[in-house]
This record gives sequence, structure tokens and C-alpha cells, in this order.
Amino acid sequence: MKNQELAKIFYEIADYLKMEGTPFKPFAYEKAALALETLEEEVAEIYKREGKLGLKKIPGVGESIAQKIEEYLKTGKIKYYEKLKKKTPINLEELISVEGLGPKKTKVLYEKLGIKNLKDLEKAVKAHKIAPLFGFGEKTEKNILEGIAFVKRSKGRFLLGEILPKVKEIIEKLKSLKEVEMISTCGSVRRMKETIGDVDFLVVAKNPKKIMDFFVSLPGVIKIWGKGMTKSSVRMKEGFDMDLRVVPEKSFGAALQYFIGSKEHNIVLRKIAIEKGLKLSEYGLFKGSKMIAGESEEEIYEALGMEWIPSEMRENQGEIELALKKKLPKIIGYNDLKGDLHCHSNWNGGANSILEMAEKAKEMGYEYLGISDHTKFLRIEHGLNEKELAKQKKEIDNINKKFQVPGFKFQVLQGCEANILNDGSIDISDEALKKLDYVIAGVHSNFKMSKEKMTERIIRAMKNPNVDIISHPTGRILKRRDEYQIDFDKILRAAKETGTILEINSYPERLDLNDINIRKAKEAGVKMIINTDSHQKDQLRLIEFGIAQARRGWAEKEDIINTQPLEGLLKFFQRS
Ligand code: DGT
Ligand code: CA
Ligand code: CA
Repeated sequence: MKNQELAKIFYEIADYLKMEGTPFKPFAYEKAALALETLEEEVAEIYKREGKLGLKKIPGVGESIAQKIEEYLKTGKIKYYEKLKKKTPINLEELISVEGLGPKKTKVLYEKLGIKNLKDLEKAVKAHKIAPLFGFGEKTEKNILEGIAFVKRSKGRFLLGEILPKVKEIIEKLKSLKEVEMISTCGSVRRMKETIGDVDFLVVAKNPKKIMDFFVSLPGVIKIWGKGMTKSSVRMKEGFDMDLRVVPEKSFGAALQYFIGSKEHNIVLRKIAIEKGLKLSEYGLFKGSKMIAGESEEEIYEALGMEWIPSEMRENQGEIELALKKKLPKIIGYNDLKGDLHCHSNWNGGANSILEMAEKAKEMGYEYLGISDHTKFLRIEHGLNEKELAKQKKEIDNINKKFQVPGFKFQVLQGCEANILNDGSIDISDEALKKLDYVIAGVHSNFKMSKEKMTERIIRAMKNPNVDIISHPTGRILKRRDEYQIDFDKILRAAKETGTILEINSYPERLDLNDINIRKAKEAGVKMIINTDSHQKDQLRLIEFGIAQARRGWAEKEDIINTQPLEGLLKFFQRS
């Protein structure tokens, strides 16, 4: 990836030159940087074949820049660049990523206030040292403050749940172009990782220019990082970046394989190729100069002597070893679930009635839907007491009568999401719990207990014979709250002993269990359930994220109880 490294250096040289007030030259470096960034062939290959003369054929590369590329390929350094950095030792890239701060202003800040990086900048803004500087003022200071907040936010990762709907929309738009022949998402989005750095698209197209014009002018694009014939990059108003690459059809599979990643997975795959005397790249699998696979991912994995691996598993967590032995688990599919058992109705603050929720579940092709409203401890959520649960049961019985159509199977089940109190007891009587089809219990208070106490608390709840499922068993909220302290191995042993089911929660900011926990649970022989925790009917669709997480944890159909039809499911609850 020397092309990218060089592009980055040339962009930075351009910024340093702008900082010095040098005319014209910065644009020459930018031009070369963009050309390198989007160049098909590795610059090292060109150099090897044709020397400096070959380099000069790259658009924007003249004698002086060709010399610098040559120097970098030979020594791994560019003296001119090192000198510029030394002269003004600041993190220029970081500073100018702040909206409203260009190279020239950055120089003033360094000379007057000694600001070298984002941290220094933030300190100075908060101490109001910037506004009094000549050429700055109150407004600029305020803009810089906002810019810092933005940079910090966009430095973080984004929830898959926020990103995926937008990605799907964009895919549809691109698909509608007649020039687009094939299209796919890649990277962490395609691996359905719970948080995303940036979004990657891969396209096969007749007319790349049209695709790129369309891509960089999509609604919501606020910045174009680069636009070329093979790669373009943009920033969206929400703060995340998107890359789009156009590849030839014969390399589509190889490019998919490469850009889906993960990087860790790819590194091992490339090693396996080398051991077989082959070379794997984003262009294909090669034996010498002959391409032996590349159009599809399947043929690449096959040529490497392994099974094709679902993208959610590609994290180099042992999947490659299993694929080589042709022993990959057959992970759960996106259409394997028969129902959802963690749903809240308007009985306790949900947006929809039980009937509305049920209609939606039916429409999704489910065989059953479980209503599991909160119980009495959670007063803010109108937790139900024993009497109200009995009343709710009548409503559910009536609804089920309506659904009794010959030849059609659908049933609403009544559960609850009870609270595990500090000592591990449940906030509602065993009598009432016994009457339900199933019971979910979860921790909803006092999250900051010691590890030992929290583990004991949950285990005691599991030992209650009426408790079937533990909801959101780790309690994390992504980007806001860490998991609570628990001894997960101990929890697994207790779950196995008591036959308690652990929930994979599909809410994009929860998604507990994570992939590692799921794999551990599966190995321990603990059953799991994928639920949405819906508070309105449209949230039933969030199940996709829970299934993805289960796939990332290698869960098979038999590990997940709500892949069972109703009768099989009810067996797990041992109610009769
Ligand atoms: P992200 O964006 O941080 O959520 O994670 P990814 O996995 O989407 O990473 P990204 O966008 O940097 O790159 C997309 C894919 O390209 C990545 O999954 C694998 C491939 N890739 C990127 N850099 C390298 C690399 O240095 N070596 C190899 N073998 N593959 C790479
Ligand atoms: Ca990415
Ligand atoms: Ca990327």
C-alpha cells in the first residue's frame, strides 16, 4: 500500500507548504496525491518495471515528485518532508481536521500560543486565549470549539444500527443507475460489526465517471476527500466517511474478499496463499502472472483449499483453521427465527397495543410473539403487578382466539421481564410467575455492584425455577456504559446447571452478548435466544442486528431456542 502512504505524505507536504504561504506548489502535491490514491497499479511495481520514467507517466507527477517517490521506495523516507515537519513540529493533520482551522491559522496558533495538537487547542479555546489573537475573534473561537467537538465525535466509531439503514438506502440508489453492474458493501459494515469506522462500497460499472459523479453528490455529502476513477471518498453530514471503489468484473470476488476483511483475516489468508506458491491480492489469486481465481469469493477460498467463510465470521478467531479442515459451523441464517419473546406493549409504556405488535409479527412470518412487559419494581415504566398480569392474560387469550384461523399458525405468548433485585430475588410473586408462558428476568437497577455480588445476584435469579431467560445479561450500552462487572464463566456454569437461557439483545446500542460471549456460551452448551426488546412494532425489525451478532459468535440454529417452532420452544420452559 505504498500508494496510500505516499498520497498521505504528499497531502501533508501540501498543507505544510500552504502553512508557509508558498504559492502554487501545494496544489502540485495535492494533484499527485490524488493520482496516487486512486492509482490501480502499485507504484512500486511501476518503478520496478520502468524506473523513474514510469513514475513520470502518473498524472501530476513531474521530475521533482518522481524523485521523491523514488527516494521513498528506496529509503522509506522523504528528506524534504522530514525537514518540513521538523521546522514546525505540530500535528498538522489533526489540527486542520478542525472545521474553520486551515494551515495558515494553525501556524499563527503555534507561533503565538505554542499549540501543537488537538489537546493544546482545546485547552487554549477553553481559556479564551484564541479570540484576542489578530485575525481570530470571538466567532472563530466558538467555531473552533464546535469543530473540536465534531472531530472528537467523528473520531469515535458509529453504531451499525445508525449506519446500516443509510447504507441500504445508498445501495438502492446506486443500484438504480443503469451503469452499475454489481454492487456490495464491504468492510466492517458487511461483517456486521457492532460499531463502524467507515463505510466501504465496491462496484463493477461500465462508466466509472458517472458512478463517481453520482457518489460524491449524494445528499448528505459534506466533504469530498478524493474523487478518482477507481476510488472516491466522502464525509457524510452525520460525521462518518464512505469509500467507493470501482473494480473490473474479473476481480470482483478478489476485491470483495479483500475489502470485506477483516485485515487480520486477510493477513492469514495471504500467508496461506504464499505457502501454496500463490499470490493473493485485491485483483485476484495468481500463480506467477496467471490469475487462477478472482471473479467470485467462492473460487478463491476453494483454490486455497478451504470452505467459503460467511463475512460475519472473518475476524481471524479460528474460522480459517476450521475452514481448512472443512469443519466450519453451519451458523444461523437471517430467516431462521420463528418469533421474538422480548417485546413491550402499551401496557407498560410501549407505543403499540398487543394486537398491533402481534399483527406486525405475523406479517414478518413469525409463528409466535411473546409479550414481556416490565413488572412492578420499575414504576417509571408502569411495571405490572400480579393483578395486572392476570388482566393482561385475558386480553392475550382474546387476541389468540382471533388468530385461530384454520391452516394458519400464530400465537401470542405471555411472559414478563421481571427485575432481579439487589439480593437476586425477583420483584413479583412465584405464584404470578408460574401462570405465565415464560419468564425473562433482568438487572435494571444498581449496576455498580462488585463483580462477586453481581455474579451472585444473577445466579440466584437463575436458580429460581420460574426464571427461564436472563435479559441483556451483560448490561452494556455501547458508547455510553460498560458492561457491569460479572464473572461470565461462572454465569455460564450456572446457566448450564439451571437450564437458563441467555438473551442476545438486538438493540443496536446493547447487543449483549457480544461475539466472544456467544462463542463461550455455545462452547459451554448454554442455550441462547435472540430478542429485540421492542418498545414499538417497527423495532421488531431490529432482530437483524441480533442475528448478525449471533452469526459473529458462530451460533448455530440449535444454540438459539427461538429457531424452534412453538411446541419445541415451550419445552424449554418446562411449564407443564
Ligand atoms: P472500520 O472501517 O474501522 O470499521 O473497519 P474495516 O474492517 O471496514 O476497515 P477499513 O475500512 O479500514 O478497510 C476495509 C477493509 O480493507 C478491511 O476490512 C480489510 C481491507 N484492508 C484495509 N487495510 C488493509 C491492510 O493493510 N491489509 C489487508 N490485508 N487488508 C486491509
Ligand atoms: Ca470500513
Ligand atoms: Ca474504508
